[in-house]
Formats: sequence, C-alpha cells, structure tokens
Amino acid sequence: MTVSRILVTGAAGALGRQVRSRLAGRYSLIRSSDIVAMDPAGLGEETVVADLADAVAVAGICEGIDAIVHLGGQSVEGSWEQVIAANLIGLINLYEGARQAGVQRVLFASSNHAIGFHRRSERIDHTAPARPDTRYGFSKAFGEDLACLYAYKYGIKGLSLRIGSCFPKPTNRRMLSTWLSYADFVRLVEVGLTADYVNEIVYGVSANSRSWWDNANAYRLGYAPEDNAEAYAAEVEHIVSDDPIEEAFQGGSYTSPEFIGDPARVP
Ligand code: NAI
Ligand code: 15L
Repeated sequence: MTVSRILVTGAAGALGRQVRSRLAGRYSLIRSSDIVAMDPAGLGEETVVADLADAVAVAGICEGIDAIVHLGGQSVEGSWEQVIAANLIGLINLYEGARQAGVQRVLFASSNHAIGFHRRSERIDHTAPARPDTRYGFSKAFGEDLACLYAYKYGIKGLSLRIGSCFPKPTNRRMLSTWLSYADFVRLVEVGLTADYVNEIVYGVSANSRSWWDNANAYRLGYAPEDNAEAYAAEVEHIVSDDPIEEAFQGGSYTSPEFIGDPARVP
C-alpha cells in the first residue's frame, strides 16, 4: 500500500519545518499539526493546531491518514509533568488515534537519550538495550516499546529513529559523532515512508567517521546518508566539556545533571 496522506506532528518545530518544506508537493496531503500556530499551509497541505495530550483532538488529526511522522512533544529534558503529558499520554493518544483511523505506519522521533548511558568507548547497534539518561530519554525508550506493541499487535508499521543531534551543523566535538544533517534526516524519513518493515529501530545519524553507532539496520532498509560531520572537525574539535560524566557517556550534557551515582558502576 502506498503512502499518499501524511500527518506531521511537531510541525512548528525545527525538524517539522524541514519535513514540511523538503517534502512539499510530494504527497497528496501533508497535514501539519502542532500545539502552537504554524507557518501558513502550502499547496497540498493543511495545518491543524492540536495538543497531543487531548485524545479527541489527536483522534481527529489521524483521520484519513496513511502515515504519521511523529516529531511533536517535549524535545529536551523536562519535569515529569511535562514529559508525561506530551510524550507518554500524548504518544498513547497518537497510537490510539492511528489504530482507530487505520494508519499504516508511524515514524517515531526517538532520541539518542534513550541509550544515553552507553559509554562513548562502546560501538552499539539498534539492538543495544535502552539506557535512558533523563526523564526525556525514558519517554523515548517508552515510545520505542509502544511502537513495538502497535506493530506486532495491531499491524501498524513502526520505525523508531534514534536521532543524534539534528542541527544545521555540529557545534562541539560530541556532535562529530552524533550529528544528523537536515538533508540526511529527511532522507531517513523518506526511507521510513517507503521501505518494508514491521517494527525497527534505526539511528538518525549522518555518515560520520566518528559515529558511535553501527547503523547497518538503516542501511539495510535503504538509508544512504550523504553528509559527514568530519567536514566540521577543525571548527569544533576543541569544544569539549570539563565535566567527566558528560564526556564519558553518549548522552553528553543530559547525563550529568542530577547524577549522584557511581560512574564506575555504569557498565
Ligand atoms: P522542537 O522542540 O523544535 O519541536 C517540537 C515541537 O513539538 C514544537 O513545535 C512544539 O510546539 C511541539 N509540541 C510540544 N508539546 C506538544 C504537545 N503537547 N502537543 C503538540 N505539539 C507539541 O524539536 P525538534 O528539534 O524539531 O525535534 C523533533 C523531534 O525529534 C522531537 O520529538 C525530539 O525529541 C526529537 N529529536 C530531536 C533531536 C534534534 O537534534 N533536533 C535529537 C533527538 C530527538
Ligand atoms: C535530543 O534528543 C534533543 O531533542 C536535541 O535538542 C539535542 O539535545 C540532541 O538530543 C542531542 O543529543 O544533541
């Protein structure tokens, strides 16, 4: 079944704006949604303001949709109240809306913070166990599991993108490993909208020479990144933190706030 009607959540955000502009005109409908007002709709697009925490509103935005690119929600660490409303309740509402509306597939913007307590000295792949570094990272691990439930039980294809650092360019040494260019991000979204899979986890990362992640699972599905953070090495290599926790773990600055554990006991 081909995908022709897409819902993009988080459409007012940084990545939502990239998807809107780079996929414009490619599908019969792009329904862009966010809790805040968005730029005006283009041709073949509609915009709908909706709070993910509102189940009725979310069921409404899922109607008549083939595939969801789910980017909305709390996108950095927050309080339990914030994370629960947008990323736990909000995600349950989204999957229930998708199930009721017969949506074929959901692309979920997971994050490297679901695995943030893996060491930088490790090279991990999509089978690495979740090791969240924050309440936010926990919500992403939860989302990966929810995708699994709805894929195997309800037949909704699920692709969880463990995104590294998706910004115009890397801004520190860590991002020489974690950077995802906007163009590669949208390439990965296109793979998610077309490839055949049931439930998969892939890394949202460019072809960085220093990547900590073996992304063979994404390559197998057809992802072919064209950018490499190494092009910025001279500019940012010297930008490191003096916090040893932050520098030890893949999640970087998300790992050290509130940290009172024994780093030697984190495997
Ligand atoms: P962003 O913060 O720019 O966009 C998120 C959007 O979600 C915002 O426009 C916001 O208004 C909307 N939103 C927040 N709460 C909502 C609610 N209750 N109902 C409806 N909409 C709500 O974030 P960005 O950078 O565009 O990230 C998009 C997604 O990708 C997020 O889920 C984030 O966690 C994930 N991600 C992004 C990374 C990056 O480097 N940009 C890295 C890893 C994951
Ligand atoms: C994320 O999950 C955030 O959404 C983004 O703002 C960055 O902090 C990114 O991770 C990162 O780890 O660089």
